[in-house]
Amino acid sequence: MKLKTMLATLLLAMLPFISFSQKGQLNLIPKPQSVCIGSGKFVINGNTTIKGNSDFAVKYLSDKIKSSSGIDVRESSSALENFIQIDVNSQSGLKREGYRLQITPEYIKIEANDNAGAFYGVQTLLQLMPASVYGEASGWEKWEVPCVKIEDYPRFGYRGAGLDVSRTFFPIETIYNFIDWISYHKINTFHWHLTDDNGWRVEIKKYPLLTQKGAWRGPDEVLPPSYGSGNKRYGGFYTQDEIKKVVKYASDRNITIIPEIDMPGHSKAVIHTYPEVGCTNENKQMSVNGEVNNVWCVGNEKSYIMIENIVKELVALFPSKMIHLGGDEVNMDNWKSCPSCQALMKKMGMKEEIELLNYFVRRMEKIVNKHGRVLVGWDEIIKGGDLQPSTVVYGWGSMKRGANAVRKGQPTVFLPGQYCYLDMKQSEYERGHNWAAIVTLDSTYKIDPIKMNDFTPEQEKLVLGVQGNLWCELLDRPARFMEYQFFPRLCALSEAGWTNPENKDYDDFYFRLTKTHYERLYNMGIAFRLPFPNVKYENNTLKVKLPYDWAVVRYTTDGTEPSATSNIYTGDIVTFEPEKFRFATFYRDYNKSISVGASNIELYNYITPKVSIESSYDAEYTNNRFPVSNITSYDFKKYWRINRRSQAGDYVLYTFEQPVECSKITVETGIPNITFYSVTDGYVEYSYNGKDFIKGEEFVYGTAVIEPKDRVKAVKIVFTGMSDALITAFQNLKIEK
Ligand code: TNX
Repeated sequence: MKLKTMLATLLLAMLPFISFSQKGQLNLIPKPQSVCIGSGKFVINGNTTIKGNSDFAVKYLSDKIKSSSGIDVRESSSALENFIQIDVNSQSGLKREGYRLQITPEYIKIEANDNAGAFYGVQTLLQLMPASVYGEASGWEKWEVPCVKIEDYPRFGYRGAGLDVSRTFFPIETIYNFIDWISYHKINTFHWHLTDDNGWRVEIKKYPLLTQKGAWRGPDEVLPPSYGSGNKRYGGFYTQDEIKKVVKYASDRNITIIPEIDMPGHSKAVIHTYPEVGCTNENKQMSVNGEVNNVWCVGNEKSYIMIENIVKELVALFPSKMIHLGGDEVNMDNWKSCPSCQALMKKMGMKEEIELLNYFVRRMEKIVNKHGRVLVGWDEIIKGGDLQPSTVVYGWGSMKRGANAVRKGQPTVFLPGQYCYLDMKQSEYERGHNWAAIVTLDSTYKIDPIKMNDFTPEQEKLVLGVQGNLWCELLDRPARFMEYQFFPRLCALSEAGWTNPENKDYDDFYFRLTKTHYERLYNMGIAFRLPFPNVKYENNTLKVKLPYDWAVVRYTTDGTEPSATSNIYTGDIVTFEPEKFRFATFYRDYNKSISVGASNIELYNYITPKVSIESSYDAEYTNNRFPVSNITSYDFKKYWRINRRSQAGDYVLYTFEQPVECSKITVETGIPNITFYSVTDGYVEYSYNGKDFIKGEEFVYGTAVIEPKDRVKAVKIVFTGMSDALITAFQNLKIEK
């Protein structure tokens, strides 16, 4: 043996626990504050027993082991070895939600100050077990865990995940799964965005129409179709019974559910079911999210009576200290033209409508405070006047807007879109919004409201924590896109919320994630996103940079989607037809990334013949920022926008100056890459002479394809039903030789 190796062996044998820093360490996520790795292991087998005073944690752990491995870890208080002990002890000296996990060959001990800490000690222990502890064991696993001593506690007391269930409805089973998934990541708050313009999702006994009608959209419903719901009835809601059960389930897992009723804007679902609480006006000015007539009347006392009643039922369902009543993106044009709102302004001596928002928020504070709760609102609520010092602000628009709330003295949760909006696309090629940014895993990992601002120590105390948020306008497809958008970005967020900055390192996180945590996510049953490879074409050779060294990348050579049986990339590919290759990363043939070609070559060679447009839309509906000339430019990032819902009979006709010889024309509608505001019901027609039209494909998700037999003179988009937004958008034709 070499001297060095001998010394190392000696050291290891002498010290029961040795602390050293090594890439990944135990690949735990979120990374604990302090880890000492010992030697040896604890073996879980049929003789292992469990005891302790944290009843839920004890049962939860033995259930998890039993359901995955089949090993029955029985409760027994007498064992002196091969036991697991979970104790909550207020004298432990540990921090809130913190724990000490000690594993020796004889025992596993988890100590904590509170049940939350005991639960998190269990979560860390689960991560030390074979990943199949989250699912079903194969039978090949070794049910043993390494000897360690971990002392851990969270950086922030608020670590949130938010989900919008209005634009897309998720069944209650999905909510349970989601609560499990976030609890595995030591996230302790679920912010449930229960209402918005496009659906009211919480049963309120006093106002049954809110869910009987307001939870549904479709051609014959009070709410028109939106966000891909098309010409079918779409919706759903949660009964009070379901909510009570889910609140309890979450609370056992140390998750507080904060309900949000979004008011006074984003309220079309209320205004269309109980019109008496909306402003009486004919305002046609759209809110930023493309809605009209979606604002509560703040000058009408009936509004406050109804809100009081709603809040009364809400606080009975949700024990959470914080009650979120929205306050974002209010289209104040409604108030400008509403006699009751204007009368109120006059009476109160207000000059601007923003003061009406403050007036409304102050009344909401009173309503919520009366029940011993605190009000939460989006960052717009700091404008127009002061707030109660207890009122919590959710800083979403930018880091600065959150920071301003802190500087005004409000407790603040940080979820700036640029880091935390998980509805943002993850690369330019993927579906999702992009108004805040392209939000990569790395961006979410970086969020640090303390380091990114120069707060005083007093101000720092007002930083409650961070949250990852999923808005669901674009969640109708593809299947399980919710999981794709949340994971693994929520894993990054969990570390941003839990781990002290000196212990954070993105490369190290990425290593832990790809090396071990993917396998946990897989066993949790999550359809998580995988990064795609980076492909370049140089010197007649396709070169692939793997997203991580052990990634499996498969490819096709005929332009089709790679599948689990496609070839595995093993090295440079020499070819003269690089545009025919597609590559994708695979995980266990279960999950795959989007497919890509070489990023430095044109994959498609579209032709760009001169074309003119005729349509059924009047000039009054056009928007100067998106003129019709955009769709004759062949700049595929541009689009033409119409500010009205399309109806059966609407059309757009593209006429070529000269008939065009081509093999294929792809007709896409909606916003490029966001696929929103597209044709819901309709088809394409095309003509060789400009007079006689041949009926082509129906639009599917806003796209239809033509494969002509002759030279094409004209292409026509024909609507057969109403589109599912108040805006319609058209794109350049993609014409292939
Ligand atoms: C802004 S965040 C909104 C939401 C949208 C989201 C889309 C906030 C308070 N309002 O209504 O869903 O952007 O990213």
